[in-house]
Amino acid sequence: MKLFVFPVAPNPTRVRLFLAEKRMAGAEFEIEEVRVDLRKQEQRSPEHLARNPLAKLPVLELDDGTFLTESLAIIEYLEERIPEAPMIGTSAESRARTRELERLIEMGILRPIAEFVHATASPLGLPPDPAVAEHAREPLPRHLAIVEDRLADGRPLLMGEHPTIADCTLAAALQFGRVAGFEPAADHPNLMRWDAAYRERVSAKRILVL
Ligand SMILES: N[C@@H](CCC(=O)N[C@@H](CS)C(=O)NCC(=O)O)C(=O)O
Repeated sequence: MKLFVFPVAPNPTRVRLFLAEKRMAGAEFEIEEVRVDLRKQEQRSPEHLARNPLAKLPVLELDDGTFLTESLAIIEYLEERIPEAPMIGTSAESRARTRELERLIEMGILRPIAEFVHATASPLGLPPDPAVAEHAREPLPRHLAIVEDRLADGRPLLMGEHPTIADCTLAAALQFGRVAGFEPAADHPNLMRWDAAYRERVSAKRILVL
């Protein structure tokens, strides 16, 4: 399999963190990473449009040569292909709770941060738009508050002792904020504790660059 990615871009990053967590836990698999340079607009090249007509990353090329898009679909597929070190819970309830938290983080934290960064200091060169930036921030306080509360019992990771896709999505989101010097979790002590600890993990050190 091949995974088409670009560093720091939050959606590819959450899939790469998911794989790095599996590797760190001892799972063995071969997935080649291929860079598609978003700064050079390579996502709009005919080669990439053949992989994903929406010109987005990540894309997973399966062994039969077909392409799978959408980070969560890729993660769910890889979770079934690489069941070692489960990243989406181990029971019906823990799977549902993990997905619940991951969705909340994607929709209420990752997406607003991505919109804010692209409206202020876009690495893709999009023009700044203060009104869009202001609107993008709006969902952040109430979603960050939920995560802050979740961490209040001192748990090391979002779902407890073991990493899950919720940690991957949050780490990818907060890293992308740092592209623009945007640290929306800075006044949340539990989140800052989680962030510092997560970035010390071997998995995170392999993937995160900011
Ligand atoms: N819903 C998609 C979003 C994919 C996405 O927006 N990817 C961004 C990188 S984080 C991208 O490829 N952007 C390139 C562009 O918009 O030109 C997913 O979850 O994979």
